[in-house]
Amino acid sequence: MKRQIITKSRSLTEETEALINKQIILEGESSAYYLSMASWCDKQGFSTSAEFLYKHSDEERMHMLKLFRYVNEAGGHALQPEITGVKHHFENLREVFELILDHEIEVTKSINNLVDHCFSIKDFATFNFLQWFVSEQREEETLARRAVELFDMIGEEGIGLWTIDQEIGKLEAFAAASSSGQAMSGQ
Ligand code: OFO
Repeated sequence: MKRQIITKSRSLTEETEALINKQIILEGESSAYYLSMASWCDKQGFSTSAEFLYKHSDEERMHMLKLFRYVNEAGGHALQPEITGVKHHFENLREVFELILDHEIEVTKSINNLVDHCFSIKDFATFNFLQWFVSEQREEETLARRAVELFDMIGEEGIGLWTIDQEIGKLEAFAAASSSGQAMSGQ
């Protein structure tokens, strides 16, 4: 006998549900991209960058799950994304971090569109929920930008690449300090 599903009314619109499911795809892609980059770094001997990226891959999955649970709790249906076309080989370490910066900028744009949509339809619960992602993107973009800047500041000659790999490991602390500085200054 077919089980009857009780459909409850909900305030999450179908359009918002679809937009969040699109964001779930992006976060899942971020996790997959960073895992692939971590593996490449590991194989090239950039062990600090590899650790940084393994951790970031986990964080992106956590972002995906946060959205996933929200959709279901709000009465929608979160969809496991299909992720294909992940790049496995990179020209060099600089390319890895340049791709991360570009990707994070795309994710920020997508979050902003989602926030804008929620505000325009007065879905303030989802608007409020998304503020965490707004702050997170600001932090992640800064982190990726700082990583790319290391290549120009240190240079890749001699022990430059080794030094850059070491410095990548310190970026997390820098991001944490700058975000607590923003909190203290109320920005
Ligand atoms: Fe999910 O924060 Fe980056 O992509």
